[in-house]
Amino acid sequence: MRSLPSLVLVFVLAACAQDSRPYSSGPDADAGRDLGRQRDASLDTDHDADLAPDLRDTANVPDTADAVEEVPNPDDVDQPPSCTDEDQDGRPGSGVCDLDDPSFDCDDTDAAIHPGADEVCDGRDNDCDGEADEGLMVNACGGCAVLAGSPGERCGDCGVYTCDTLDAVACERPECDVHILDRGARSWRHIGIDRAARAAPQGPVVAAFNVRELDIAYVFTATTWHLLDLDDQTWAASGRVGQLLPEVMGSLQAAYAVPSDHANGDRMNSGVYFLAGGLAHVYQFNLASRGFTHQTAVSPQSGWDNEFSPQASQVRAWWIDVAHDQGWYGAVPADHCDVMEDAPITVAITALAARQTVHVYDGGHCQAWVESWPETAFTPFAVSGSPRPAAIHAAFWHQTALYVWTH
Ligand SMILES: [Ca+2]
Ligand SMILES: [Ca+2]
Ligand SMILES: [Ca+2]
Ligand SMILES: [Ca+2]
Repeated sequence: MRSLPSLVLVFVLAACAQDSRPYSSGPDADAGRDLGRQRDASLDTDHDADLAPDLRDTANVPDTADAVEEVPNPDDVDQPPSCTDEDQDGRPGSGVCDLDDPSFDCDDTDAAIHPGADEVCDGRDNDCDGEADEGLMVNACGGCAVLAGSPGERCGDCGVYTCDTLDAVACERPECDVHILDRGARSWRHIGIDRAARAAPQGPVVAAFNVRELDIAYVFTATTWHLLDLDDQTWAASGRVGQLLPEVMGSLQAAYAVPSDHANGDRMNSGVYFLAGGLAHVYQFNLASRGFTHQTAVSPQSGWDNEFSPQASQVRAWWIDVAHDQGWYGAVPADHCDVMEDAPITVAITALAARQTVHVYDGGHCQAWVESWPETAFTPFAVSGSPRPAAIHAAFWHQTALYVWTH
């Protein structure tokens, strides 16, 4: 009877004979049967199908896990490096490359980028030296052109520069919601009135009117009113629309105030006109007590039915200019009613309607709408820095300036 060690030896010899058969691709799972080499099942594979039971079966991949000295494959010898030139610019840069080779192509998909190429200002590393636009970049947006401003720098009255593209900055005015066009000015001013103040509006402004005699304005959101001191541009008081003007609560579209010397003879009250829900509401505003008295609500009819009139339900902002010192209107009252041929408009009401149109009402002679244009053709909105007309939702003309709110 054979001894146990002899049986083991026979088994091992049989296994060795088995392992000398041609290898197929795939992992060599015969751990311990590799002709005297150590267990290396994870690496000892015959991927290159060269039938050699070596430990470095995949060209160019060092077999570091084996403790025994490596026997090179026949096809490992003189194997060409697998670093290729995909973009055909003469510099290899794809596959297994020597990254320290000075000719290494750092972008092998773009033939314009390689060692020795000219660095140009494009935010990329054209010459493969590891730096983009070195020696060319001059602005804080990451571009090469000299800019008018730097990001974070203030611009206009309440704006701040932000990067638009690498070589452009945009003046954004996140704090600006009041836009002012002074008489004769060549550009609009933009101001932000402290939104953190306790009496400041917290939502979009939907209507506003000024009281010329008191140098104040009432500014409305959909649910709140806010008293603005126009002298120092601070918020002075606020409250709920429903408490002050219950008749227009919930449907406020636009408002304007007629100064006391035009509204009546006593000069104690001014007249305030609201459009709310397509109705015209008339209030008396007492200059001394600052109290509102609702007088009437009517559906606009007279003078609202010609080719120049807006639909009352579509008006979203309007203002009155009792001095007509804007001089922006070309309408001649004599063309619209029975007055002297050269009579000018003396009281002008300007309305912006929902369909991006501007309408002018002659409140002095004709009591009718006498002109209308597309908003973009209206002179104030062609002045530099104009807010987008379609974004305007409240306006008033105070002293010598047009104020508008946008959202
Ligand atoms: Ca290349
Ligand atoms: Ca290249
Ligand atoms: Ca570079
Ligand atoms: Ca570059």
